[in-house]
Amino acid sequence: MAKMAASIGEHGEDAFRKLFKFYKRRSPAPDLSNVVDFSKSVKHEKVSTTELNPAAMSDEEARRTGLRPVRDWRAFGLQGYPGFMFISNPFLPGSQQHWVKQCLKTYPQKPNVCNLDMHMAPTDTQDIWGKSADVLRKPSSRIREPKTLLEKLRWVTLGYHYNWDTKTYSADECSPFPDDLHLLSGHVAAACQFPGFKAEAGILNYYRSDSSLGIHVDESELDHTQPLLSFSFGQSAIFLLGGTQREDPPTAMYMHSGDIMVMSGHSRLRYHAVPRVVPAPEGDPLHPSLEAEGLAPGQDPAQGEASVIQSMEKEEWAVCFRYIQTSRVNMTVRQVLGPGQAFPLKDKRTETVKGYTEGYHDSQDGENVGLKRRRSSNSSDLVNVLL
Ligand SMILES: O=C(O)CCC(=O)C(=O)O
Ligand SMILES: [Mn+2]
Repeated sequence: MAKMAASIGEHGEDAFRKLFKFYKRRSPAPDLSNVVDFSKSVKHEKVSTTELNPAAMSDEEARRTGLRPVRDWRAFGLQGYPGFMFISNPFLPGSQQHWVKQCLKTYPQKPNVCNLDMHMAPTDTQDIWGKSADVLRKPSSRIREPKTLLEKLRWVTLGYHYNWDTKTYSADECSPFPDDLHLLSGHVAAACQFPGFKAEAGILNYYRSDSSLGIHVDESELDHTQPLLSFSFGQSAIFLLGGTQREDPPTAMYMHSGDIMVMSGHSRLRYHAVPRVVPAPEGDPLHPSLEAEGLAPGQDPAQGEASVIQSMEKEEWAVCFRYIQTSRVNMTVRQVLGPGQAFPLKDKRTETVKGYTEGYHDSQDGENVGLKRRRSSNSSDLVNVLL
């Protein structure tokens, strides 16, 4: 079957979609032996090490955002993908938890925008965490209970809010970008030789164990000379990175908790997708780097003066832990405008009414054209119906 994964792409036509379907398939489960794993000590032949800038920040500055000193980071490149960098979990033990909590508790709050806003009243979506926490904390098996709002969350946008209908950002759909994520992104970009990077927009994607993210290119930012940063937490996933054409067969790689990916230069505008979340084997449900064991609230190693890493209440981590045991969260951070650049003037006639969208989340074997979905008539759940 590994052979199949390799040969599928050779036939040319839309090699990306064929591999997407291959890795998404449930039965029989695909052979994952061709998936590049940057965390393994024996590296794939296409993997090389990459130079970072260890002077980009002091060890103290790194610690304030929960990062190890840059000289200790393990960063890799991939043959055939210039500008692509993969940093294998550079987070200090115990500090990923902060970012998970931000994604689940803080970032979904108003004025940030999420998929639930598209079909619920603002009063119903203003406390997603509060409305979900008690249910999620309950250890009982909740198989037949309705999903909590947190479990229905698919995407959140930060800063310049991406408009899924027009596929644009605009000056009037903007809220303050979170300071902590701004600082983290600036540090990572600087270590990757992009010292001027400004975090202006973020898309957070929330994956359940059966979620996938359709094939797409992130090209709506007006400045493509700046990198796109991606941070992954929770369950591992398979990421497909292709070329600038759908006919270019993609490379499959694992993204584990804490891993950071940087798409820049010739790899900035490449097709990519997430066909599969790969949950950890039962009995070992959390990636070891996410274990909070031994960390009493207020004792996180990355905390301290001027640190953005907040203390974690036991109760809060219980909710995050429960969620992340079966889920994955990814944050992508983008600079939208180059120096001196401004948004083009809006043509009122082309303004659209916002419909419900699940963002980049996959509906049709990788295709996410016409992503808008409507509600099923006999269920409060959302179903995948293409409009
Ligand atoms: O979840 C991921 O790893 C990718 C997310 C992504 O491609 C995006 O938000 O544009
Ligand atoms: Mn993307």
